[in-house]
Amino acid sequence: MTSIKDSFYAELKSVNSLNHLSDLKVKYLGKKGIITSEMKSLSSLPVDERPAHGKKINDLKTSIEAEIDRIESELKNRELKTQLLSESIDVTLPGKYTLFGTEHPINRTLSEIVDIFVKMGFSIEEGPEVELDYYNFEALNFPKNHPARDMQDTFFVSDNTVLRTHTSPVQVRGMEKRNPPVRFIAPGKVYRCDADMTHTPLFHQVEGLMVDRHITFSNLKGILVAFLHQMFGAETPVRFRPSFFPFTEPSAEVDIGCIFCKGSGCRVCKGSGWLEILGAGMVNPRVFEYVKYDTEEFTGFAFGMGVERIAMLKYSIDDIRLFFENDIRFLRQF
Ligand code: 2NM
Repeated sequence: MTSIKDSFYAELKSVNSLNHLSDLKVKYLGKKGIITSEMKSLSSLPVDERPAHGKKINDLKTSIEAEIDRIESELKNRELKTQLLSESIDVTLPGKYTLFGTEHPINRTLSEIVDIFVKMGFSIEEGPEVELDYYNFEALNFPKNHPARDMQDTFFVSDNTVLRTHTSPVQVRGMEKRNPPVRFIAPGKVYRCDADMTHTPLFHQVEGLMVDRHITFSNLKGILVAFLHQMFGAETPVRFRPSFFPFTEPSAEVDIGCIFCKGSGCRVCKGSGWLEILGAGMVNPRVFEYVKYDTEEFTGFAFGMGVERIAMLKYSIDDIRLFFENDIRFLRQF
């Protein structure tokens, strides 16, 4: 009897899992277990020895059962602790937060420009980016040999189809669709075969057009000065210089006083004190002839600007390519 007890305790010491413990329980207390067979062997003892021996076996059985229960709850406890530890969370860790996108600086600048003209009564006109030579050049009075019609400057899709090099073809299509008076702007993507610090093959333009009876260069100046004062501040100086475009006559280049040096001359304005911002002019009657507007009755002005250039000046960015690299560290600053 003592030897059963000793070997049980010896074996119990090496138990380190619930599975192992259950094996031990079967070995001692199971149907064919050591204690059970001891009980059965009672009948082979002389009758007078049976009660005393039976009591010993019973006592041993009770203490083995108690010991197994104790170890079982100890093991279960340990298992629970390990599980809780592995599932615990550090509530003091910073949360996982969502990164919010921001509007692209080009779209932001584009919307700002568009909003100013919409407030002045201009509607918005859109057109195809893959455009016929007719709308991109011909109807805008570009002569057949004009350098802009060269493969060097223009992406050709086929002989008579190009990626539009400006949004002016939208103005032509807009005029074909309706009779004067008209007043609309054409914002959108344009394409030119060019790439450096200040040029990308894709960029954005906003062009505008106003046609009515008695439209003069004064109307053009009024609208553009009002626009530039809203865009760059009411105190910004504006000047018009004579220029040339095939689709306008007379034509002008429009400058604002340098917003960086306030006109005293700096690196950005190349010492001149002025920044070129817009091209504009009175619509050439030849363009009106293409869209069958009566050139005796109607006159109009048109203008165009590069959105990237304006965004570069507004946000002091010296390399246009930054707008197209999709570097989140750049884009999140706006
Ligand atoms: C510019 C400068 C001057 C312009 C002209 C026309 C149209 F279709 F009416 F003839 N649209 N846009 C124009 C005039 C564009 O961009 C620098």
